[in-house]
Amino acid sequence: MKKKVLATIMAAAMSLTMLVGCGSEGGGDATAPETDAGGEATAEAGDAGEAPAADGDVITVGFAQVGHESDWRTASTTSVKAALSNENGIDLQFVDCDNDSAAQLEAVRNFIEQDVDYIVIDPIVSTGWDTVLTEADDAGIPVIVIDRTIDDSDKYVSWVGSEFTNEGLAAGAWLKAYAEAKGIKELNILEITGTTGSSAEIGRTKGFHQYIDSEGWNLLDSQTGDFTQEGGQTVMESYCKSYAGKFNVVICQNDNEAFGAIDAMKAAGVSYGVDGDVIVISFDACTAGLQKVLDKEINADFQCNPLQGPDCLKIIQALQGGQTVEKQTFMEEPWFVSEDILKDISYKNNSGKDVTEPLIVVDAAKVDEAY
Ligand code: GYE
Repeated sequence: MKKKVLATIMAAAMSLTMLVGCGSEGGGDATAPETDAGGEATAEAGDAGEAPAADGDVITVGFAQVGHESDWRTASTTSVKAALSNENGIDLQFVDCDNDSAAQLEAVRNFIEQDVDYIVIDPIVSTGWDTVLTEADDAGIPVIVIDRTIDDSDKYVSWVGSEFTNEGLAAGAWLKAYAEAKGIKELNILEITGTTGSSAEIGRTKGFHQYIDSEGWNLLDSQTGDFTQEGGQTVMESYCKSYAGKFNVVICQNDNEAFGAIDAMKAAGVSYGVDGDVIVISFDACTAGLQKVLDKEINADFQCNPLQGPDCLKIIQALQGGQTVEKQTFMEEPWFVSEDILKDISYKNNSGKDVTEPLIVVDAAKVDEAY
């Protein structure tokens, strides 16, 4: 890690700078975080020496969030804001990038210009990062990545998130076992994917398509719903017209898309869910999603845990203490179902390991515990 200079003037300027390019929101107020007069140089996190703000000053963190496209995203933002709080000694600059990759790069560059102590990124797409991460590295600002991955640069100190390919594999393993248990011989599938080029979309697609290929299922169509309810509804409305009477599975890559798809099926008179003609599969397992599993409208929901704020805080605290941190931390994620007919699923996961994982039948308590 390199030396990092934290000057009073910079800190004051940072707090007063208005971020441009995408919606921004100061994590705290518009006053300068307290710093020592003279703004002494501090050692960068990871060094044996003094870390940024190790003398009790406020730690400044810039967080470039994807946007506000889903319930999952709202839970993620809430979790990060709660953990990276004033009470925990952090002045958080929060930027909602509204699903715009160019705006996200600009937000990160603004953080570098402001010389924040740490940058947290939830990358909208997985590529296009090496230049800006090199700039952050050159400025000596540690970057922490949460949720989605960055696949074309390793210039970040730590990532915490989910194994998206395993989520897709688990969905495939469940559908295979479920169809066998129900005696369904032919699967005609419509897919609504997430934001194209996001690692969540790439991984879930990769995992589920392994089953489409190996089982010879019929994939009728695959289009993006951009992880939004509106997107899911629009795609499903067109599917209901183009594939009327021809499909018996719809897989949505997040809960909000599933809500939109369900509304479209209702409007088109298509029966779905446990008692209907069309099996509905979703990812995220947010509160409203699990409620739909409980109501038997979604057959299976594969959790992706958005509560990464506490891990992010731990990483920052470890770096502050000069400790080394794990390059990767995976969230634990259960799989939820509507019916009590399968106890578990077995599959070879993305690390090539044979695993057997339980299926949890949703009850009211599970809905209450969700985010
Ligand atoms: O599944 C979706 C959100 O990146 C894992 O983004 C996240 C995804 C999540 O919009 O709801």
